[in-house]
Amino acid sequence: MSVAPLPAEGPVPPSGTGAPCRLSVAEYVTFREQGFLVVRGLVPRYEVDQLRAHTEDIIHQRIALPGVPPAPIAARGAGGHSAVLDPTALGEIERRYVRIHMLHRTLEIHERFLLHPRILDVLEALIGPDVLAMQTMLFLKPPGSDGQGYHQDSYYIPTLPDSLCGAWLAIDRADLANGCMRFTVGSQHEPIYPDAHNRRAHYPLGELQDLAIIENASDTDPARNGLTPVAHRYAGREVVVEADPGDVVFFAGHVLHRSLANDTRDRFRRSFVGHYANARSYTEWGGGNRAHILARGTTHLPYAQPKFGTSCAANGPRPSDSARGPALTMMADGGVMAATPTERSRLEPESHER
Ligand SMILES: O=C(O)CCC(=O)C(=O)O
Repeated sequence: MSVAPLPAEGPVPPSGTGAPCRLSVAEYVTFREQGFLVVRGLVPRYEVDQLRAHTEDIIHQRIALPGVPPAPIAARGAGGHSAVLDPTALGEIERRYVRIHMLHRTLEIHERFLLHPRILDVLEALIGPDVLAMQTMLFLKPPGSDGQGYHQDSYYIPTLPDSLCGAWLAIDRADLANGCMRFTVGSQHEPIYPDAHNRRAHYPLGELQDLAIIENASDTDPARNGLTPVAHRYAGREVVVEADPGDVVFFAGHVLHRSLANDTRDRFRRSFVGHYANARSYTEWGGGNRAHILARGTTHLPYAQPKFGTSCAANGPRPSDSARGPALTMMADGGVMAATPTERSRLEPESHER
């Protein structure tokens, strides 16, 4: 990975400044071969520290979260900057905050990390060049809290064609003890298995004649989780991914993954997760394409602006497709030729709205 050097501390450089981070061919191949790729130290520590301080504000209720009523006084902890709280407080926090969705629509810092230029640089190479930023999740995962059983993210966030990719940023050190991520290598080639009991998801069923309908994806009990038999086809190929603050794990929408419980008594396992797709993929999830931010490139589909004005493709100069080189037109004999500008105007859609 070619990562432009950044200062160890200091102000956050404006998005898009500095040299882009470039993946190597070997890293690209690793992503395809494994279904995931770990990019170490992608987000500088001083930025992760800002995110961690923000989670402390959430934990100690120094900021209110939309839709989350304040916890009882007893659960509010000491109010200091440590994430170490008494067990009652931890129980309350776990119940309320184990995973918080979509805060980029209400808090600037979440939008900033969703559109982090270094994360977008990598996504551009993996699923781009056009990248749609769709979802954020903040995991606090306090001591003693559960993990999440085998699941496939594309089932929950369908995109057509399916181009979903997650970017999981470690805020704390994540290891075996506090429930780091685990990926089943090889399973990225599996189809998406529909879940009979999850009515919120609406992944379109394909034409596979023997596609099993499973039950209880995400259940932490492997005996109940219907994806366990699929995972067992790749026995011995589950990779435990330990991560340090600033490491980012990129993972494909079909790869089976899970995390176990946080078995520590005093360590949170906080992480920030963004989900992205190629901006040419159609989605009805989360309000449809028009509700999600165009992070990089361009698209013929509708998209949203970032609410807090974080710099990205949606509010930057719009690249034209023709700037990317000549369009190729299929010829009758199966060959291809470059289209002339006149032919291009006939081939390209006139409107950016559907
Ligand atoms: O962070 C975790 O424990 C689970 C995250 C996850 O599975 C996901 O983002 O899809």
